[in-house]
Formats: sequence, structure tokens, C-alpha cells
Amino acid sequence: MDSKRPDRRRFLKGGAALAGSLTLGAVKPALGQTPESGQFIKGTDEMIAYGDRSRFVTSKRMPHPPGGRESPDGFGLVFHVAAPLQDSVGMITPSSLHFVGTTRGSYIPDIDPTEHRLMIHGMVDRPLTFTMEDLKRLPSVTRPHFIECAGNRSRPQHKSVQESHGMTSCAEWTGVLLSVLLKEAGVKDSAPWIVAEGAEEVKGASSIPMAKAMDDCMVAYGMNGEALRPQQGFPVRLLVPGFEGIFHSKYLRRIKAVDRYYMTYSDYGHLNREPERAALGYQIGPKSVITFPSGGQQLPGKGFYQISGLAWSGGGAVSKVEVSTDGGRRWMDAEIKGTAYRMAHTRFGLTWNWDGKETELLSRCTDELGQVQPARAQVAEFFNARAGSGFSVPGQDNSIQPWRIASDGAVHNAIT
Ligand SMILES: Nc1nc2c(c(=O)[nH]1)N[C@H]1C(S)=C(S)[C@@H](COP(=O)(O)O)O[C@H]1N2
Ligand SMILES: [Mo]
Repeated sequence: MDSKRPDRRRFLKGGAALAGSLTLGAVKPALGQTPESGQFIKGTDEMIAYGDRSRFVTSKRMPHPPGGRESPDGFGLVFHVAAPLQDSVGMITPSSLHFVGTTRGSYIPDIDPTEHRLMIHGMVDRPLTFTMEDLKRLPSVTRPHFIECAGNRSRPQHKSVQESHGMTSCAEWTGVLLSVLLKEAGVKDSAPWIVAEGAEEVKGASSIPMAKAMDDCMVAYGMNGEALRPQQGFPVRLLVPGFEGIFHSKYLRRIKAVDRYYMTYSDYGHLNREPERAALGYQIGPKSVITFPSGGQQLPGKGFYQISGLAWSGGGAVSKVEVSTDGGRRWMDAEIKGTAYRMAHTRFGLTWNWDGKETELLSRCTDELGQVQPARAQVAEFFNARAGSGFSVPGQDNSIQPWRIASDGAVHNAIT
């Protein structure tokens, strides 16, 4: 009980600021807003069967990078699709707005789930083949997890948080733990790796340390309360909580227990081939970003705001998020909204009374392992590169994102 008091006091203080700076007179009473005839949404068969959002809500995904890029093998014109984090509330990304990462571009396998099979083989006592029905009969788990593409990086030319951070999303996934399937197949102790493969030949294949496979990997068929979307791997995908996006093989059709690291399509040079070191190398570092106010948005004027953002880490649950409203001189603990789940986006917020002067907003995440999100300058120093002049972080970029608030309320990406 006692521990709750400071929060309550902070809230009340925030409340006073709110009343002081919002023009409450402009809010019309809700009564008397009865829609006139013609202002109803017609209940068509489609609307009854599967709902739509309001036509006034226009939040959209976008090709990433902006303008799109052909997939490396030329299958589709849109290689990656970024989620509109600037409009996000809470910690779940709706399935229709989940980012898409694909090595084949917009070319998506159209799989009949009754025909689909998942095979577990290699260094096992009993190779097994599962139908989708078989998988759904097994004990399931439901967990929120983020997926982030290793290519999710902020560049000076990125104007919005969708461009700089939109290649991450968080959904509630349902499926069977991979350990259940591997044990059922009698996986041999001598197998240190698995290779997971999607239904598009070698695409989406990746080598994963056995320790991770037996820990929390999930063979998922459910997403946000319904079947996976085709863009997310229908009918079934692998989830490798906290690991770079490329490990989360979609259209999963085969898992092979193997005696060594296998080169796969996902090999882009920086991967670690010793199982012990790999786990850390593949893990997404502690990361956070302020989604409001963020690049391209416009503050109407000085006064009360709630700074809001997302934090996540491949190392477990987010344990702390700090926010600076003065370019990093002072840091304040943000409020964690709801439960901070392991390897899931976590919403944070901080009440802020803007004095109307130019400033910079930053956020910094600490995870349950005690890992702290680095500043861009620290990352540059580590890689012996010069921050500024368009420095792009090699490997994963989990550096702190600064947003500059100009005195006219315009918000800009402040990295250089
Ligand atoms: N079969 C298959 N699995 C795949 C890929 C792919 O192209 N094919 N892309 C990977 C990459 S690069 C990423 S970042 C994640 C993205 O998952 P999402 O599209 O559901 O967001 O899926 C991974 N799994
Ligand atoms: Mo990716």
C-alpha cells in the first residue's frame, strides 16, 4: 500500500497541470451528439462477419525503406513493411498493422492448412510429422512477444518513428512450445543446434542453439486471438523470443536437430557459430523509443503532455525506463503501464509540462539482466566510427533515439 503513495501524488500533480493547460471550454457535452439519420454505419453481411475500423482512423503501414526496395531475389517489389508506431497505444500491435519482414518481398506463400505438415527430424529417436490438427491437440501456451528485424535502425534521414523504428511489433502468440515437440521426437543430447525452415525452399531458414530451442521457442498458429495472418507465416511459424527477427521462421515446415551450425539464407556475416556465444549475439539488446511526441508530429503549444513510448529487450522483461526532457542532462523514471512481460513491448509514460522552449526528448531502457540501452555516441565509439555525418550502426542498432522539439512545437529526428 505504502509503496503506491508516491505514484498517486505524482498523478495528482499531473492532474493539476492538465486542468491548468487544456482548454476545457472547448470540449462539447457528449449529450446531444445523437447521430442524425445517415450517420450510422450500415451493418452489411461483411461488417457483421468480420469487423472494420472507423473510416476516421487512417493509421497505415508503409513500405520500408520508404518507397520500397526489391527483395534480393527479385520476387516482390516491397521487401519490408513498417508498422505505424507513432499511432500505437498499449503494447499489442494489431495483426493488420504488424510489421512484415520477408526475404521474398511481397510474394507470400498461399498455404492450405489441411495440406501443411511440420516435420521434426535429424538427430532424434523418432522423426515425427505433424498436421495442423495434431499441433492444436497438444498443450498450448499464450504469450506476448515482440519480433524485431535486425535491420531496424535509425538514420538521420528518417523523418518519423515509423521509418526509424517501425520494423518491430508485438503480438500475443499462441502455440506449442518447441521443447514439447522435440521431446516427443526424442531429441538426442548430442545435438547442439536445430535448423528451422520455412515452406519457401531455403528461405526463412536459420540455425538456432538447442538450449534456446528447448527453453522458450514456440511453434505458433495463433496471433492476437485468431489464426496467423499470411504475412506473419500462416498456418504456423517459429517464435524465438528475443532473437533477431530472421530466426522466427514463417510457414514453418521442418525442424532438423543437427550436430553443427549450418549456413543458411539468413547468414549475413556477423553470426556466431559457437552455441554458447551465439545466444547472446542473436539477442536483441535493451531498446526503447518515444512514440509521442515523435518525428513529424506537431505540438500545438506549451503545456501538459503525456510522453509515451515503447521499450523492449531480448534479455527478458523491461525493468526500468528513464526519460529525459532536457537532452540527457537529467533522467526521470517513467511509469511502466501494465505488466512488463518478458521479451514483449512494454508501454511507458511520463507527464511533462513543456515550457515552449526548444529541447530534446530521449528514453533509455534497462532490462531485468541490468543491461542498459546505449547512447548513439557510445555505440559509435565501440565500433570506432564517428557519430554524426550519417553514421549507421553496424549490426543491431539499439541506441537511444533523441527527438528534437523546436520552439514552434515541430518534432524532428535529432540524430546526425
Ligand atoms: N519463411 C520465412 N520466414 C521469415 C522470413 C522470410 O522471408 N521467410 N523473414 C524473416 C525476417 S527477416 C523477419 S524480420 C521476420 C519478420 O516477421 P514478421 O513478418 O511476422 O513481422 O520473419 C522472419 N521469418
Ligand atoms: Mo528481418
